[in-house]
Amino acid sequence: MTTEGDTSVLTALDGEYGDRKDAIEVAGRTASYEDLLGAARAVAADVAGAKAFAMTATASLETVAAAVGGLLAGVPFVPLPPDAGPAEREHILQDSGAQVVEVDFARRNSGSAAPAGTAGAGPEDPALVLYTSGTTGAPKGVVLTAGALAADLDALAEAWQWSAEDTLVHGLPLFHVHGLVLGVLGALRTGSRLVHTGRPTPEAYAAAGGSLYFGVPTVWSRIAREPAAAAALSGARLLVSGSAALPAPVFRDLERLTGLRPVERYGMTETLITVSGRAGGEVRPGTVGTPLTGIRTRIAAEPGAEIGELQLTGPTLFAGYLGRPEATAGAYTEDGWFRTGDIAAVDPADGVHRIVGRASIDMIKSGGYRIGAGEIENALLDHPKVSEAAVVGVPDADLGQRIVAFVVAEGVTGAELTDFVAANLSVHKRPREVRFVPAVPRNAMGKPQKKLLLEQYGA
Ligand code: MLC
Ligand code: AMP
Repeated sequence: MTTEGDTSVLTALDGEYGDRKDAIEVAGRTASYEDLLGAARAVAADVAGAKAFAMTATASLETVAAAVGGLLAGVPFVPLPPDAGPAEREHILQDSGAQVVEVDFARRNSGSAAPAGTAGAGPEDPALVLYTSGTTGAPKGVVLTAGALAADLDALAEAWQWSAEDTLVHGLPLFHVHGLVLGVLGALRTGSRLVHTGRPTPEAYAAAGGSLYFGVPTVWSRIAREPAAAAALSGARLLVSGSAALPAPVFRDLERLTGLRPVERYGMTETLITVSGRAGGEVRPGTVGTPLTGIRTRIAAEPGAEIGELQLTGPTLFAGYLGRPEATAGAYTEDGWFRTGDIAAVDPADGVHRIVGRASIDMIKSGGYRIGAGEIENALLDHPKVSEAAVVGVPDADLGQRIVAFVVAEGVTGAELTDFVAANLSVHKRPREVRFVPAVPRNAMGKPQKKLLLEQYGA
């Protein structure tokens, strides 16, 4: 087998790692690399020449075949969140200009190379367009090149001593960096066997028998609450947490139950993973380690202060927001460093990074999902009974933050508004709580005073 043209990412598919029948398992179905390559070639032939293509990215072999097929064809893949409502789906399709494809995993193109008419993604070519929320407005398409993906996966393989000897287990969604880039393309680049559990439940993680496990903090805290499931992970080599801060108590519970100190890593859709703890290295709870090979970081702090915005440069950075040169330019400093919007501190003794928080109150992380307050507010304002809306993230033991909506409305219930957001945007973007208020407090500029709302909430 050969995968001409796409060797920047799909190293495992070149045959070097043999061809186990169960090289990939997703939600209970298994496939060999040859099966995958056959299905991916069929996708590549279908999408050849398109500007971009999209499919509903369920946790399935079909989604894996789509991602690989896009790389073979050199056509960017736009994974659609399966729980996206019509408004969100329509936005993504319009904005990306992607053609929607159906993938049938049983339909295979045999042959020894990429199908005729397909070029393969070179390092500079866009491979994925992932939609992610800003603080305001609709989600933006983050363009990731094949070269950035490869650079990131190689740096992570080095940091975690991740190899074909590993069995990677996770059950994360396949439309974001964590599940799709690390969790699927990472397995295909390192040659490690992949077990995707369909859903990231403690029971499924326990049953999978992996050496390397990925999870968002919500997944880890649910595992830590089920001691039997946690104990079943004690045979693993490495547990990795990311996408949001891992609470120190969860770290300690995992260590007690599994004998392993989970490694945290930090990243963003726009930058991929840039900072991480190391396998075999010292790991301290509440810290995310040091920059990966090729990444440089700096803290933009006020004189005399130690904490400030984390800024970075390196080969894993995105190629821009699709069709939004101004937003892209705005994401960088004048001297060319990417502004993460995260507030961080670096230990001067060993360079270990600690993420302290977000610069903007309008960026919420719930269950590891990034959710812009503005997007939810706009969705709520689309409801005919809502006249004002202000959305905040409040601390939540399970989700990290949960979405709370303060609304001015009459003749509608909180549950109806929750369902309205879940139906139009995505289920995971629904407010977990709706509070009816007589008015949203605003400053002289008319901006909602969210700190005041949070105080009211706590009171
Ligand atoms: C409830 N449901 C509703 C509903 N209320 N559905 C419609 N309308 C309503 N009003 C039902 C759904 O049908 C669904 O059912 C279920 O609720 C989903 O509930 P949830 O609360 O959303 O899911 P939960 O189990 O709580 O999810 C937790 C989680 C999830 C951890 C599994 O948050 C998750 O997968 N997070 C991962 C996010 C991630 O990958 N982020 C990485 C971003 S990349 P049913 O039947 O389906 O259960 C990144 C870069 C980096 O950050 O650094 O990694
Ligand atoms: P996303 O674009 O969905 O990838 O979300 C990126 C954001 O997730 C970052 O800007 C951080 O705020 C947050 N994040 C990711 N990893 C971590 C981590 N290990 N600790 C704290 N925050 C994290």
